Amino acid sequence: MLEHIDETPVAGNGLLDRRMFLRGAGAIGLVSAAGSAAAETLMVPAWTKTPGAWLQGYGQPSRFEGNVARGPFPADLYGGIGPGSTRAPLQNLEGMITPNGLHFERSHNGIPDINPDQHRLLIHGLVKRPLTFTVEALSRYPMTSRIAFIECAGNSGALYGPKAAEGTAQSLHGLVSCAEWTGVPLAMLLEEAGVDPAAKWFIAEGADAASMDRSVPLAKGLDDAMIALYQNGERIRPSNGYPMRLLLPGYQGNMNVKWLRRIKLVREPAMTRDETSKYSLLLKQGHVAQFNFPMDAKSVITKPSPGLTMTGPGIYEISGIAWSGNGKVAKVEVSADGGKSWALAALSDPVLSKALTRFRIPWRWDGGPAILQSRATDDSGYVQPTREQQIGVRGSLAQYHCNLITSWGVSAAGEVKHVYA
Ligand SMILES: Nc1nc2c(c(=O)[nH]1)N[C@H]1C(S)=C(S)[C@@H](COP(=O)(O)O)O[C@H]1N2
Ligand SMILES: [Mo]
Repeated sequence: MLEHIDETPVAGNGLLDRRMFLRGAGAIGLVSAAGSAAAETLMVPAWTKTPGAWLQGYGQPSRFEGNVARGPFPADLYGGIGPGSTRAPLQNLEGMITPNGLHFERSHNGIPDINPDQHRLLIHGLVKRPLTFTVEALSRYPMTSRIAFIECAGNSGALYGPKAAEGTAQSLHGLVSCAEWTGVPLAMLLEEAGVDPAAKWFIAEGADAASMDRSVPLAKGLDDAMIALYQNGERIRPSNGYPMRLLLPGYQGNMNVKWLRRIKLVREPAMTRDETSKYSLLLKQGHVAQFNFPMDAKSVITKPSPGLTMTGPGIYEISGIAWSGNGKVAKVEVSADGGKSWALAALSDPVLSKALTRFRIPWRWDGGPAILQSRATDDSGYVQPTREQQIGVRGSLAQYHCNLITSWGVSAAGEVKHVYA
Protein backbone atom coordinates (compact mmCIF):
# COMPACT_ATOMS: atom_id res chain seq x y z
CA MET A 1 0.00 0.00 0.00
CA LEU A 2 1.32 3.39 -0.89
CA GLU A 3 1.20 5.90 1.86
CA HIS A 4 -1.25 8.65 1.07
CA ILE A 5 0.41 12.00 0.82
CA ASP A 6 -1.62 15.12 0.62
CA GLU A 7 -0.74 17.29 -2.36
CA THR A 8 -1.56 20.51 -0.61
CA PRO A 9 1.58 22.63 -0.19
CA VAL A 10 3.61 22.11 3.00
CA ALA A 11 5.03 25.64 2.85
CA GLY A 12 4.29 28.91 1.05
CA ASN A 13 4.22 29.34 -2.72
CA GLY A 14 3.79 25.71 -3.72
CA LEU A 15 6.38 23.58 -1.87
CA LEU A 16 5.11 20.00 -1.66
CA ASP A 17 5.78 17.07 0.64
CA ARG A 18 9.33 15.77 0.17
CA ARG A 19 8.03 12.16 0.12
CA MET A 20 5.74 12.83 -2.81
CA PHE A 21 8.11 11.70 -5.56
CA LEU A 22 8.54 8.38 -3.75
CA ARG A 23 5.05 7.51 -4.94
CA GLY A 24 6.20 7.74 -8.56
CA ALA A 25 5.97 10.61 -10.99
CA GLY A 26 2.81 9.24 -12.65
CA ALA A 27 0.86 9.46 -9.42
CA ILE A 28 1.23 13.22 -9.29
CA GLY A 29 0.56 13.99 -12.92
CA LEU A 30 4.18 14.76 -13.79
CA VAL A 31 4.10 12.53 -16.87
CA SER A 32 1.59 14.72 -18.66
CA ALA A 33 3.51 17.79 -17.58
CA ALA A 34 6.95 16.69 -18.78
CA GLY A 35 6.58 13.84 -21.26
CA SER A 36 4.18 13.61 -24.14
CA ALA A 37 1.10 11.56 -23.37
CA ALA A 38 0.21 10.22 -26.83
CA ALA A 39 1.79 6.87 -27.73
CA GLU A 40 3.59 7.64 -31.01
CA THR A 41 5.20 5.19 -33.41
CA LEU A 42 8.67 4.22 -32.15
CA MET A 43 11.29 6.35 -33.92
CA VAL A 44 14.09 4.62 -35.81
CA PRO A 45 16.79 7.30 -36.01
CA ALA A 46 19.96 7.21 -38.14
CA TRP A 47 22.16 5.91 -35.27
CA THR A 48 20.01 2.82 -34.99
CA LYS A 49 20.51 1.94 -38.67
CA THR A 50 24.31 1.97 -38.84
CA PRO A 51 27.07 0.53 -36.63
CA GLY A 52 28.34 2.83 -33.91
CA ALA A 53 31.80 4.29 -33.33
CA TRP A 54 34.86 2.28 -32.32
CA LEU A 55 36.15 1.94 -28.73
CA GLN A 56 38.30 4.40 -26.80
CA GLY A 57 41.15 3.86 -24.37
CA TYR A 58 39.93 6.63 -22.09
CA GLY A 59 36.24 7.54 -22.25
CA GLN A 60 34.92 10.98 -23.07
CA PRO A 61 31.54 12.61 -22.40
CA SER A 62 28.96 12.77 -25.19
CA ARG A 63 29.74 15.47 -27.75
CA PHE A 64 26.33 16.92 -26.90
CA GLU A 65 27.56 17.74 -23.39
CA GLY A 66 30.29 20.09 -24.58
CA ASN A 67 28.79 22.99 -22.61
CA VAL A 68 29.40 21.13 -19.35
CA ALA A 69 32.83 22.41 -18.43
CA ARG A 70 34.83 24.16 -15.75
CA GLY A 71 34.94 27.91 -15.88
CA PRO A 72 34.79 30.83 -16.00
CA PHE A 73 38.41 31.10 -17.11
CA PRO A 74 40.36 33.95 -15.52
CA ALA A 75 42.29 36.37 -17.72
CA ASP A 76 45.44 34.66 -18.99
CA LEU A 77 48.00 37.14 -17.68
CA TYR A 78 51.12 35.05 -18.17
CA GLY A 79 50.52 33.09 -21.37
CA GLY A 80 48.94 29.92 -20.05
CA ILE A 81 51.00 29.53 -16.88
CA GLY A 82 50.72 30.83 -13.33
CA PRO A 83 47.90 31.43 -10.85
CA GLY A 84 44.22 30.86 -11.50
CA SER A 85 41.07 28.95 -10.70
CA THR A 86 38.12 27.39 -12.50
CA ARG A 87 34.81 26.37 -10.98
CA ALA A 88 32.71 23.21 -11.16
CA PRO A 89 29.51 23.49 -13.28
CA LEU A 90 27.22 22.78 -10.31
CA GLN A 91 24.05 23.48 -12.30
CA ASN A 92 24.86 20.64 -14.73
CA LEU A 93 25.78 18.02 -12.14
CA GLU A 94 23.66 15.58 -10.11
CA GLY A 95 24.27 13.36 -7.11
CA MET A 96 27.15 14.02 -4.73
CA ILE A 97 30.31 13.14 -6.71
CA THR A 98 32.15 15.59 -8.95
CA PRO A 99 33.67 13.89 -12.02
CA ASN A 100 37.45 14.30 -12.04
CA GLY A 101 37.56 16.41 -15.18
CA LEU A 102 35.11 18.88 -13.58
CA HIS A 103 36.54 19.12 -10.03
CA PHE A 104 37.21 22.80 -9.41
CA GLU A 105 40.87 23.83 -9.59
CA ARG A 106 42.74 26.51 -7.73
CA SER A 107 46.48 26.87 -8.17
CA HIS A 108 48.65 29.68 -6.90
CA ASN A 109 51.33 29.20 -9.51
CA GLY A 110 50.15 26.77 -12.14
CA ILE A 111 50.05 22.99 -12.32
CA PRO A 112 53.46 21.35 -12.01
CA ASP A 113 54.33 18.51 -14.40
CA ILE A 114 55.56 16.09 -11.74
CA ASN A 115 57.33 12.88 -12.71
CA PRO A 116 56.12 10.43 -10.05
CA ASP A 117 59.40 8.48 -10.14
CA GLN A 118 61.27 11.58 -9.02
CA HIS A 119 58.75 12.85 -6.48
CA ARG A 120 59.44 12.36 -2.75
CA LEU A 121 57.45 12.98 0.42
CA LEU A 122 59.57 13.89 3.44
CA ILE A 123 58.26 13.63 7.00
CA HIS A 124 60.63 15.33 9.42
CA GLY A 125 60.96 17.92 12.21
CA LEU A 126 59.91 16.79 15.69
CA VAL A 127 59.95 13.06 14.94
CA LYS A 128 62.16 10.22 16.12
CA ARG A 129 62.89 8.94 12.58
CA PRO A 130 62.63 11.30 9.60
CA LEU A 131 61.19 9.35 6.65
CA THR A 132 61.20 9.78 2.89
CA PHE A 133 58.61 8.09 0.69
CA THR A 134 58.51 7.47 -3.01
CA VAL A 135 55.10 7.15 -4.66
CA GLU A 136 55.89 3.48 -5.11
CA ALA A 137 56.66 3.04 -1.38
CA LEU A 138 53.47 4.85 -0.32
CA SER A 139 51.42 2.75 -2.71
CA ARG A 140 52.40 -0.38 -0.75
CA TYR A 141 50.76 0.85 2.47
CA PRO A 142 47.23 -0.26 3.34
CA MET A 143 44.80 2.26 1.84
CA THR A 144 41.58 3.79 3.03
CA SER A 145 38.88 5.50 0.97
CA ARG A 146 36.50 8.24 1.95
CA ILE A 147 34.20 10.64 0.18
CA ALA A 148 34.96 14.24 1.07
CA PHE A 149 34.24 17.69 -0.30
CA ILE A 150 36.92 20.30 -0.81
CA GLU A 151 35.81 23.93 -0.73
CA CYS A 152 37.97 26.99 -1.26
CA ALA A 153 37.60 29.45 1.61
CA GLY A 154 37.01 32.13 -1.04
CA ASN A 155 33.97 30.30 -2.46
CA SER A 156 30.77 32.40 -2.61
CA GLY A 157 32.68 35.51 -1.49
CA ALA A 158 30.70 37.63 -3.98
CA LEU A 159 27.68 37.27 -1.68
CA TYR A 160 29.32 39.59 0.86
CA GLY A 161 28.99 42.35 -1.79
CA PRO A 162 26.48 45.19 -1.43
CA LYS A 163 24.58 44.25 -4.60
CA ALA A 164 23.47 40.79 -5.72
CA ALA A 165 26.19 39.74 -8.17
CA GLU A 166 25.02 38.36 -11.48
CA GLY A 167 26.11 34.80 -11.89
CA THR A 168 25.34 31.12 -11.94
CA ALA A 169 25.62 28.39 -9.31
CA GLN A 170 28.98 27.69 -10.98
CA SER A 171 30.38 31.22 -11.07
CA LEU A 172 29.12 32.13 -7.57
CA HIS A 173 29.54 28.82 -5.72
CA GLY A 174 31.60 26.48 -7.92
CA LEU A 175 34.75 26.43 -5.79
CA VAL A 176 33.45 23.28 -4.13
CA SER A 177 33.65 19.69 -5.33
CA CYS A 178 33.38 16.22 -3.85
CA ALA A 179 35.29 13.04 -4.65
CA GLU A 180 36.14 9.65 -3.28
CA TRP A 181 39.75 9.96 -2.16
CA THR A 182 41.94 6.92 -1.55
CA GLY A 183 45.31 6.94 0.14
CA VAL A 184 47.28 6.33 3.29
CA PRO A 185 46.09 7.73 6.64
CA LEU A 186 48.62 10.33 7.76
CA ALA A 187 48.36 8.94 11.31
CA MET A 188 49.91 5.68 10.11
CA LEU A 189 52.97 7.45 8.69
CA LEU A 190 53.32 9.70 11.74
CA GLU A 191 53.25 6.67 13.96
CA GLU A 192 56.05 5.12 11.93
CA ALA A 193 58.08 8.33 12.15
CA GLY A 194 57.47 8.54 15.90
CA VAL A 195 55.92 11.83 17.01
CA ASP A 196 57.94 13.86 19.55
CA PRO A 197 55.51 14.90 22.35
CA ALA A 198 56.65 18.52 21.85
CA ALA A 199 55.06 18.57 18.37
CA LYS A 200 51.67 20.33 18.27
CA TRP A 201 51.45 21.36 14.58
CA PHE A 202 52.80 20.30 11.23
CA ILE A 203 53.67 22.35 8.19
CA ALA A 204 52.54 20.88 4.88
CA GLU A 205 54.33 22.08 1.76
CA GLY A 206 53.68 21.57 -1.94
CA ALA A 207 56.19 20.94 -4.74
CA ASP A 208 54.64 23.54 -7.06
CA ALA A 209 56.29 26.84 -7.96
CA ALA A 210 54.14 28.51 -5.27
CA SER A 211 55.67 26.17 -2.64
CA MET A 212 52.34 26.60 -0.93
CA ASP A 213 52.58 25.83 2.75
CA ARG A 214 50.16 25.76 5.64
CA SER A 215 50.29 24.96 9.36
CA VAL A 216 47.90 22.25 10.49
CA PRO A 217 47.13 21.19 14.08
CA LEU A 218 48.78 17.82 14.74
CA ALA A 219 45.46 16.59 16.16
CA LYS A 220 43.93 16.81 12.67
CA GLY A 221 46.90 14.88 11.28
CA LEU A 222 46.27 12.10 13.80
CA ASP A 223 42.52 12.17 13.20
CA ASP A 224 41.19 11.93 9.62
CA ALA A 225 44.01 13.40 7.49
CA MET A 226 45.06 11.36 4.47
CA ILE A 227 47.88 11.35 1.95
CA ALA A 228 45.60 10.88 -1.03
CA LEU A 229 46.88 9.12 -4.15
CA TYR A 230 43.60 8.37 -5.95
CA GLN A 231 40.58 10.48 -6.86
CA ASN A 232 37.35 8.68 -7.81
CA GLY A 233 39.26 5.49 -8.46
CA GLU A 234 42.06 6.78 -10.67
CA ARG A 235 45.33 8.49 -9.83
CA ILE A 236 44.78 12.08 -8.73
CA ARG A 237 44.66 14.45 -11.68
CA PRO A 238 47.63 16.82 -12.14
CA SER A 239 45.36 19.82 -11.45
CA ASN A 240 44.30 18.31 -8.12
CA GLY A 241 47.72 17.37 -6.80
CA TYR A 242 49.28 14.48 -8.75
CA PRO A 243 50.94 12.35 -7.54
CA MET A 244 49.76 13.05 -3.96
CA ARG A 245 47.91 15.64 -1.92
CA LEU A 246 47.07 16.22 1.70
CA LEU A 247 43.37 15.65 2.36
CA LEU A 248 42.02 17.37 5.48
CA PRO A 249 38.30 16.54 5.37
CA GLY A 250 36.11 19.56 6.09
CA TYR A 251 38.97 22.06 6.36
CA GLN A 252 39.57 25.13 4.17
CA GLY A 253 40.45 24.05 0.63
CA ASN A 254 43.73 25.91 0.86
CA MET A 255 45.03 23.57 3.59
CA ASN A 256 44.57 20.52 1.37
CA VAL A 257 48.09 20.97 0.03
CA LYS A 258 48.52 19.56 -3.48
CA TRP A 259 51.72 18.08 -4.93
CA LEU A 260 52.64 17.40 -1.30
CA ARG A 261 56.38 17.04 -0.74
CA ARG A 262 56.97 17.78 2.92
CA ILE A 263 55.39 17.42 6.34
CA LYS A 264 57.38 19.00 9.13
CA LEU A 265 56.32 18.55 12.75
CA VAL A 266 56.72 21.72 14.80
CA ARG A 267 55.74 23.31 18.10
CA GLU A 268 53.94 26.34 16.72
CA PRO A 269 52.31 27.45 13.49
CA ALA A 270 54.77 28.86 10.94
CA MET A 271 52.65 31.96 10.10
CA THR A 272 52.99 31.38 6.37
CA ARG A 273 51.61 33.84 3.83
CA ASP A 274 48.49 31.78 3.24
CA GLU A 275 47.56 31.78 6.93
CA THR A 276 48.27 35.43 7.62
CA SER A 277 47.70 37.85 4.74
CA LYS A 278 45.37 35.35 3.07
CA TYR A 279 42.67 32.98 4.33
CA SER A 280 42.11 34.97 7.54
CA LEU A 281 38.84 36.77 8.18
CA LEU A 282 38.89 40.55 8.36
CA LEU A 283 36.28 41.48 10.93
CA LYS A 284 35.00 44.74 12.34
CA GLN A 285 37.22 47.32 14.09
CA GLY A 286 40.46 45.99 12.70
CA HIS A 287 40.05 42.51 14.15
CA VAL A 288 41.23 39.50 12.25
CA ALA A 289 40.12 35.92 12.86
CA GLN A 290 43.02 33.64 11.99
CA PHE A 291 43.05 29.83 11.64
CA ASN A 292 39.44 29.25 10.68
CA PHE A 293 39.73 25.64 9.69
CA PRO A 294 36.40 23.87 9.11
CA MET A 295 34.04 25.12 6.44
CA ASP A 296 30.68 25.75 8.12
CA ALA A 297 27.39 24.25 6.94
CA LYS A 298 26.12 25.55 3.63
CA SER A 299 23.73 24.67 0.83
CA VAL A 300 22.90 25.84 -2.68
CA ILE A 301 19.98 25.02 -4.95
CA THR A 302 21.42 23.89 -8.28
CA LYS A 303 18.13 23.11 -10.04
CA PRO A 304 16.60 25.49 -10.85
CA SER A 305 19.40 28.05 -10.82
CA PRO A 306 20.52 30.90 -13.09
CA GLY A 307 20.94 29.77 -16.69
CA LEU A 308 18.32 27.03 -16.35
CA THR A 309 14.98 28.44 -17.50
CA MET A 310 11.64 27.17 -16.17
CA THR A 311 9.35 25.88 -18.92
CA GLY A 312 5.91 26.89 -17.72
CA PRO A 313 3.85 26.34 -14.58
CA GLY A 314 3.71 22.83 -13.14
CA ILE A 315 5.54 20.46 -10.86
CA TYR A 316 9.33 20.68 -10.67
CA GLU A 317 11.92 18.99 -8.54
CA ILE A 318 14.10 21.48 -6.68
CA SER A 319 17.49 19.89 -6.09
CA GLY A 320 20.76 21.06 -4.63
CA ILE A 321 23.84 20.31 -2.56
CA ALA A 322 24.50 20.79 1.13
CA TRP A 323 27.63 20.16 3.18
CA SER A 324 29.36 20.83 6.47
CA GLY A 325 33.03 20.70 7.42
CA ASN A 326 31.95 19.86 10.97
CA GLY A 327 30.05 16.64 10.29
CA LYS A 328 26.92 15.40 8.58
CA VAL A 329 24.09 17.44 7.12
CA ALA A 330 21.19 16.88 9.52
CA LYS A 331 18.52 18.62 7.47
CA VAL A 332 17.94 21.00 4.60
CA GLU A 333 14.92 23.27 4.46
CA VAL A 334 13.72 24.98 1.31
CA SER A 335 11.68 28.16 0.93
CA ALA A 336 9.85 29.35 -2.19
CA ASP A 337 8.74 32.64 -0.65
CA GLY A 338 12.04 34.29 0.20
CA GLY A 339 12.38 32.77 3.66
CA LYS A 340 8.88 33.42 5.04
CA SER A 341 8.05 29.72 5.26
CA TRP A 342 10.16 26.58 5.02
CA ALA A 343 9.63 22.93 4.09
CA LEU A 344 11.89 19.97 4.81
CA ALA A 345 13.75 18.57 1.78
CA ALA A 346 14.52 14.86 1.30
CA LEU A 347 18.21 13.93 1.62
CA SER A 348 19.49 11.39 -0.91
CA ASP A 349 21.50 8.52 0.53
CA PRO A 350 24.27 8.29 1.42
CA VAL A 351 24.51 11.22 3.84
CA LEU A 352 28.18 11.26 4.83
CA SER A 353 30.20 13.40 7.19
CA LYS A 354 32.15 16.18 5.40
CA ALA A 355 30.75 15.16 2.00
CA LEU A 356 28.32 16.84 -0.38
CA THR A 357 24.75 15.75 0.30
CA ARG A 358 22.05 15.93 -2.36
CA PHE A 359 18.66 17.31 -1.31
CA ARG A 360 15.39 17.32 -3.24
CA ILE A 361 11.85 18.61 -2.84
CA PRO A 362 8.87 18.83 -5.19
CA TRP A 363 7.53 22.26 -6.05
CA ARG A 364 4.38 23.27 -7.84
CA TRP A 365 5.28 26.49 -9.60
CA ASP A 366 2.17 28.53 -10.24
CA GLY A 367 3.93 30.69 -12.84
CA GLY A 368 4.25 33.67 -10.56
CA PRO A 369 7.42 35.28 -9.16
CA ALA A 370 9.17 33.27 -6.46
CA ILE A 371 12.33 33.45 -4.38
CA LEU A 372 13.95 30.07 -3.77
CA GLN A 373 16.26 29.53 -0.82
CA SER A 374 17.83 26.57 0.97
CA ARG A 375 19.08 26.40 4.54
CA ALA A 376 21.31 23.61 5.87
CA THR A 377 21.61 22.47 9.48
CA ASP A 378 24.43 20.11 10.45
CA ASP A 379 24.56 17.48 13.16
CA SER A 380 26.23 19.89 15.58
CA GLY A 381 23.01 21.95 15.43
CA TYR A 382 24.65 24.78 13.47
CA VAL A 383 22.21 26.51 11.10
CA GLN A 384 23.29 28.23 7.86
CA PRO A 385 22.85 31.99 8.45
CA THR A 386 20.95 34.59 6.48
CA ARG A 387 22.85 37.36 4.75
CA GLU A 388 21.86 39.84 7.45
CA GLN A 389 23.01 37.51 10.21
CA GLN A 390 26.39 36.75 8.63
CA ILE A 391 27.24 40.31 7.71
CA GLY A 392 25.90 41.46 11.08
CA VAL A 393 28.48 39.28 12.83
CA ARG A 394 31.40 39.71 10.44
CA GLY A 395 30.99 43.18 9.02
CA SER A 396 31.49 44.07 5.39
CA LEU A 397 35.25 43.49 5.08
CA ALA A 398 35.07 39.72 5.27
CA GLN A 399 36.19 37.88 2.15
CA TYR A 400 36.37 34.23 3.14
CA HIS A 401 34.10 31.53 4.56
CA CYS A 402 30.92 33.03 3.13
CA ASN A 403 28.16 30.48 3.77
CA LEU A 404 25.09 32.66 3.89
CA ILE A 405 21.76 31.62 2.38
CA THR A 406 21.56 32.12 -1.40
CA SER A 407 18.38 33.48 -3.00
CA TRP A 408 17.38 32.60 -6.55
CA GLY A 409 14.61 34.84 -7.91
CA VAL A 410 12.26 33.19 -10.42
CA SER A 411 10.44 35.63 -12.72
CA ALA A 412 7.01 35.05 -14.27
CA ALA A 413 8.87 34.35 -17.53
CA GLY A 414 10.67 31.49 -15.79
CA GLU A 415 14.05 33.17 -15.73
CA VAL A 416 16.20 32.48 -12.66
CA LYS A 417 18.52 35.15 -11.23
CA HIS A 418 20.66 35.72 -8.17
CA VAL A 419 18.87 38.22 -5.90
CA TYR A 420 19.04 39.50 -2.35
CA ALA A 421 15.77 38.70 -0.59
N1 LIG B 1 50.67 23.14 -3.44
C1 LIG B 1 49.48 23.75 -3.56
N2 LIG B 1 48.42 23.26 -2.89
C2 LIG B 1 47.23 23.86 -2.98
C3 LIG B 1 47.06 25.04 -3.76
C4 LIG B 1 48.20 25.54 -4.47
O1 LIG B 1 48.15 26.54 -5.17
N3 LIG B 1 49.39 24.87 -4.32
N4 LIG B 1 45.83 25.66 -3.78
C5 LIG B 1 45.01 25.45 -2.59
C6 LIG B 1 43.69 26.02 -2.67
S1 LIG B 1 43.56 27.70 -2.41
C7 LIG B 1 42.57 25.25 -2.78
S2 LIG B 1 41.03 25.90 -2.68
C8 LIG B 1 42.68 23.79 -3.05
C9 LIG B 1 42.00 23.47 -4.37
O2 LIG B 1 42.03 22.11 -4.63
P1 LIG B 1 41.65 21.59 -6.09
O3 LIG B 1 42.39 22.42 -7.09
O4 LIG B 1 41.98 20.15 -6.12
O5 LIG B 1 40.16 21.81 -6.24
O6 LIG B 1 44.02 23.34 -3.13
C10 LIG B 1 44.90 23.96 -2.23
N5 LIG B 1 46.18 23.32 -2.30
MO1 LIG C 1 41.38 28.23 -2.10
